[in-house]
Amino acid sequence: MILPFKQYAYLSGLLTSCLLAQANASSGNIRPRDEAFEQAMEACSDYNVTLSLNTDDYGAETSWKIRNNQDKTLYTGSGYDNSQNYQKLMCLEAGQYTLEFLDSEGDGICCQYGNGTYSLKLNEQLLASGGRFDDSIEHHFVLGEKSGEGKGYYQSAQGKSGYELKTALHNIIKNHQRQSYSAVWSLVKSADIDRYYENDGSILDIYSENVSGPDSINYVARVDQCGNYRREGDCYNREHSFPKSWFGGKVAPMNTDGHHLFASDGYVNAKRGNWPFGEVGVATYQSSNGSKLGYATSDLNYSGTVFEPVDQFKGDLARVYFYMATRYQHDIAYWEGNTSSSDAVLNGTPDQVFESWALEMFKRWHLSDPVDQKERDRNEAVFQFQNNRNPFVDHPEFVLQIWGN
Ligand SMILES: [Ca+2]
Ligand SMILES: [Ca+2]
Ligand SMILES: [Ca+2]
Ligand SMILES: [Ca+2]
Repeated sequence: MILPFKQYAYLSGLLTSCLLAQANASSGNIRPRDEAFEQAMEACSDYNVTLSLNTDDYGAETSWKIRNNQDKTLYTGSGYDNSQNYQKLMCLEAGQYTLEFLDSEGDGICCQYGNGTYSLKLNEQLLASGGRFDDSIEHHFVLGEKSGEGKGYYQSAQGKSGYELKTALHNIIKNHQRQSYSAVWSLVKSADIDRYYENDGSILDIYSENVSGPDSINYVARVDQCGNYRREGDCYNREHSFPKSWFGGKVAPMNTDGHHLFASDGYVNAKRGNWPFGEVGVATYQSSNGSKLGYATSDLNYSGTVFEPVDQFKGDLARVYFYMATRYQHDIAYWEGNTSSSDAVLNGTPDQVFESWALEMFKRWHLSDPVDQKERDRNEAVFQFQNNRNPFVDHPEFVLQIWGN
């Protein structure tokens, strides 16, 4: 349905009220918007999303599709000429989508036989881009309002503070839809994708993502799932950032609660084991992105081995722990005695939940690494997955309202 330069068509009455193919000159200049394009833009009352594609020397090998989160294909394209530029305007309603690019020869569209590229934009906002892949690559994107917020999700917590607020939040988030452990693979395959650093559709692994430069390790979603590993970079698995041994092993629903499960390098995950998160004095092990294992720094008011994530993910993990303290407030008091590490972090109460050193550290991490788009997107993805939210991502102010200054 995408047409090359000088052939464009205004199509209506198909999937949506606005569906338009428009091409741009092979120089790369997008042709001026004409009347039909403007009409299509206006006819779309939802989100106008534009796909731009520059094909490589084998355009016929390339195809793509956009699916919604029910796996229904809404738009698709194929049958391209070589080394041409195409543009397609699409009209999408608010929701979660996947853009998939495929190459029948398995060599992507860049950079062996021509320099093919693609990008997907909402106005000027880049939703996805790429060109280098093998058989296929997926990009996930969200359009529109965050579905959980703004619809009274936190209404029953209004006006409360302290542990009363915590209990109100507990009642809001306590009945989440329990998922299978295998479903967690699907969650991380869509929720833990790098749309923020390289923005290349690879797995965003908190233990190997170099937040200030290129990654030495790049995992392809699903393809590089563990599996066995012997060293960092072999495969990724599902890290319980709140160790499962702390709540007694494979116990539902904690074991599959997507808010604390992240894609992570299998080897580094094993190094982390069930050690408390903390701040390391002298590292005995360091992962490729600078995550450290070692004895706690003396400033921490804790003595023992700890695992320290990089600064960029400290707030994310702190807010996961505040979530766990709230979602499981009636159970978590009993987990203190399960392992020496859980004893080190938990204080055996349903309200404060954490030992003071850990609480102080998590509050510090929470403040120094504030909520960003990555975390908001992940909260939304987990909400879609299991139908409850992390209140501390939506309302960072709740942390100090509950646990004080
Ligand atoms: Ca990356
Ligand atoms: Ca990087
Ligand atoms: Ca962060
Ligand atoms: Ca304790």
